[in-house]
Amino acid sequence: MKIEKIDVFVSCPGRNFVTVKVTTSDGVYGLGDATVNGREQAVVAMLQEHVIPCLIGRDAHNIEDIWQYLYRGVYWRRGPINMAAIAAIDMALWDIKGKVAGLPVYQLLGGKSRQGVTLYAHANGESIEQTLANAEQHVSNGFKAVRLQSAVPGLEVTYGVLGDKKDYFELQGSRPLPPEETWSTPKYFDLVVELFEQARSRLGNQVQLLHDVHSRLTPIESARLGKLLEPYNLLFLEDASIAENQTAYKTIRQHTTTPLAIGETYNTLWDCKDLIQNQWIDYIRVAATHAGGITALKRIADFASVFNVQLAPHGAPDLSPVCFAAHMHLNTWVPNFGIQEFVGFGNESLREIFQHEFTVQNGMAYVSEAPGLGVEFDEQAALKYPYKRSYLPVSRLEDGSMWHW
Ligand code: GCO
Ligand code: MG
Repeated sequence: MKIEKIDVFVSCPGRNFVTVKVTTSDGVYGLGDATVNGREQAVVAMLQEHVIPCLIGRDAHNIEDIWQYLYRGVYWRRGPINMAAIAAIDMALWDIKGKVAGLPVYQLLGGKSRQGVTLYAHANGESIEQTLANAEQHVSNGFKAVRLQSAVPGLEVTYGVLGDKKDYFELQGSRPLPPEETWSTPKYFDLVVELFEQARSRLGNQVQLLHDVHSRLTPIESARLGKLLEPYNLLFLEDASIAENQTAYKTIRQHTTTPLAIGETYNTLWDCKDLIQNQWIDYIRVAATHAGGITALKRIADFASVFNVQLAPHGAPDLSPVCFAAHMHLNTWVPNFGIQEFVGFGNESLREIFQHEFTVQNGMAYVSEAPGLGVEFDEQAALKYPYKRSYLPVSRLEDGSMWHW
């Protein structure tokens, strides 16, 4: 069964998605997600010019060899653009193998380890009151875990608090450029501790609470935050600090028992090897799209299981339903599953382009039994929503210094 054709589509049903379709000589096709938010066309060029020509005529069944060919076989390893291209091909090949076998991908990975996948929802708000009201709504809809983000008083925009009102396109106006935001660690500290104190007294102790720092603290500041949040018993504190230097997490770990999660920007196991094997983190948040596909996530998850680190895949709205499907199959199989981030199934135009039968009930998601990944892609619908250039915001301190967004 040879790879006959590979198409790449970029559509924008509210935000940009890069979708790869691999078609075989038997007429079976598979889908992959190659979206890198704000750098979409770089992955398209990587695929069109450098990856696709090498794959035509290869046996579509040799998923591992094709992965190794694209990773090990290329002198320039790793990196988000390269790994997203590899990831999309890898997902599409798993999709094909499942369709040929007549089995959903989780069956090829080893079958079900659980009936459903526990999700965490996002509760955001312009005030603590609004965040907690949104959290209560999620809890009454059956969610057992909620991520809390609230606007920081004194800052114009806060990460995670765009709500339904605006998206990044609206922030960028007619001539897209990265929106600039301001960050203040002292202002944030006051807000976040108050947020969790109020959250526990209002929501009680049964609901799992999470929070995303989005890498804005230094390691010692993260350590302090972790300590201050200990009384409120978080499921995890996400991206407490940048870990380009993985040893940074040793500092945080030594000071706090608040569980730590990181990984959504990681591209390979090498980016989190020290974090995992030293048990400096509790959850690894890699995404199939950004860390090399199902083949790579399976390997990271197996490595992590040796060190009691659980898989908690990234689930932001800039990952397409194809990536969500890949995570659903991995999460249904993986023995060391933690939790899945979930922001809903998107707007109407997204659901017009991508169709699937994954269901959500009482804060749990259930895998589709369709062969392969279980997602259909409507090429005609995708054409109605063409690519729009856009950027993620950048962040500066109040004195103007560049900071981590
Ligand atoms: C999350 C993430 C996202 C990212 C986004 C960037 O935890 O869901 O931090 O909100 O900011 O995916 O492209
Ligand atoms: Mg995050």
